[in-house]
Amino acid sequence: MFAFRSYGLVALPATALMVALGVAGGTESVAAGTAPRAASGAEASAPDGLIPLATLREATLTIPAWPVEDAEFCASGPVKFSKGKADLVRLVGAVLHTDIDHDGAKETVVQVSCNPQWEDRQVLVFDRNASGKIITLGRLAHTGAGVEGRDIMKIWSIKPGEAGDVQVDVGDYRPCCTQAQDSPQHQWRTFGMREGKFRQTDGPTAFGPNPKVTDLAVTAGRPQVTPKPGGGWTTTVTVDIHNRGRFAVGHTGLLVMGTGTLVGANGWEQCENKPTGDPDEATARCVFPAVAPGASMRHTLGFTSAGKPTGTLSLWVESVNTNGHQYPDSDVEDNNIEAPLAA
Ligand SMILES: [Ca+2]
Ligand SMILES: [Ca+2]
Repeated sequence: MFAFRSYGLVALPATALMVALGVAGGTESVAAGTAPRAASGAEASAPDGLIPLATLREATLTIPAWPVEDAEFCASGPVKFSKGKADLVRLVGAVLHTDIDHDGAKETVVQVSCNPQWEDRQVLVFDRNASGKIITLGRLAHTGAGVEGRDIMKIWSIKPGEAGDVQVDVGDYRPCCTQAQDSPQHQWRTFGMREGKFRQTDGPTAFGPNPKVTDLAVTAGRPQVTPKPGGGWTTTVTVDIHNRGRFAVGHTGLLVMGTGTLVGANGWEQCENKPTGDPDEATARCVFPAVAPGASMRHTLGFTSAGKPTGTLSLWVESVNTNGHQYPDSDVEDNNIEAPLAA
């Protein structure tokens, strides 16, 4: 979950380009500090911005700022690339040559990524100035600044659009680490220059409901703690898992942390014990079928322990794929409960 962020002005000293990174609704405006070259009669004087990928891979490129959570990992400003990389920042895919500013000469569009764990990308336009130096003309699209499920959080690829424009395959989620990589929806949006500014020029401007996003919730009855014949204690708890979302996704994962040893009560056959090394601690992970929207399912879980249980029983629920990787949940506040174990 990322709160909406608004960036201030960022100076790109190598180009005197002021990039206004006010991002809202997946669109942005990047204002060039220098006036665009005149369209008429400029063909003879417009610098050649057709830069081979091999040249970019060994160049010093001015990279606009990354999202704030990337700042300590991802270089910005003048960045020296070697073999297409600068630590975690790298050039991605093929370059695209197009006359994006309609001055009669082509510019070079390429994706730049940074992977601290999650991946962010920027689609940048490079050109040459009158003295032949590579400059950053602007940014067409980028990930990571905004809200997952609403703003552009994923970029996969670029391709030519009409009249010098560039199409960008964008998505609404930025899966990290153990999150399901197929969570984001794909959309082709078109970006180009109009009246001297880079902006979205065609394609959808908002993401519709994402069928990989659900809203699971968990509730539980009061744990029943009873003495066990012959010694020790038995704890049983009734767990209800609800789907408050619009879609059912994959499987239902339940993570249980409690006291003692997990036993084979109703529901446990789909669970796997995760030993903690502590005889009075228990962790289990269960995988149940998906729950239909508006529906619930109930499981009764049991534990045994040598000592009388104390503390709390923690239950976490999430939608997962067959590899156990998580799908997004639109409201995670109700995905976890702590049930007191004291009798
Ligand atoms: Ca051009
Ligand atoms: Ca939820």
